[in-house]
Amino acid sequence: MRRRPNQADAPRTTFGYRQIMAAHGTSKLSKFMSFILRHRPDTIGLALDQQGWASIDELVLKSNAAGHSFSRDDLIHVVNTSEKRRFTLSADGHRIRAAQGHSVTIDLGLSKQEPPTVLYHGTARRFLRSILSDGLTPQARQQVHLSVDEATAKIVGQRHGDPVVLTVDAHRMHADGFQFYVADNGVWLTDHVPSEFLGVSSNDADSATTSRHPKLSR
Ligand code: HQG
Repeated sequence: MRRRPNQADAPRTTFGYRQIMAAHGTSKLSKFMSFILRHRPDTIGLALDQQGWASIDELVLKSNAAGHSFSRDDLIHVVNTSEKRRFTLSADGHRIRAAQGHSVTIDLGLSKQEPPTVLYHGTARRFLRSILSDGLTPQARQQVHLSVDEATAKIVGQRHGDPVVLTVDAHRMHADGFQFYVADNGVWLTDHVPSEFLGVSSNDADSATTSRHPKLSR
């Protein structure tokens, strides 16, 4: 059974977004858009299509009707200034979707890709024991998220607490038939990473942990 969507994505206010954007930049509106487009479009009566797309006009209209006041220009500003390129616009400019991170069931329609030799996953140290037992699983999202570089993975891990970066032997996984996808924003996605393909980055290796899990010493 899926866990409830990550409430951290949910905005805590219903103030007009123009005031919010003036005070806090675009992050509140970006969080609201992530919440709607990844997790709970139903909260404003919006339906995503099978590949996660929503009409921009409908998103703005229904958000405004639900008390979240922002314009199409505000939305486009968020898309264009998102460092992580969280949102993708359709070629005709009429639709928008979250590039990754969904908990709602959709199919991004990405094609399989050969991954780099090593990918990285940032997590919190307190999750290590469970991860070493079950591997990386998608939790509330549709897929496991992996980064191409260690620095990005560390930032991802910091969202959860004391960060630790895991290495993923993507080359061996791919050779063994596991499938990899790359989202529109460069985040790598896969369904599950069994623990035999995981290691702890040498910068993060904790002697107590690695000694209990010899395969992580490498
Ligand atoms: C952990 C952000 C226990 C996993 C980021 C992670 C990313 C396990 C947490 C995107 C586990 C899930 C996704 C297991 C995995 N036992 N814990 N077996 N398997 N976990 O937020 O990857 O800023 O759903 O290590 O940048 O942290 O929102 O996934 O710590 O790209 O655009 O369970 O979200 O993007 O947490 O982050 P999340 P994530 P945005």
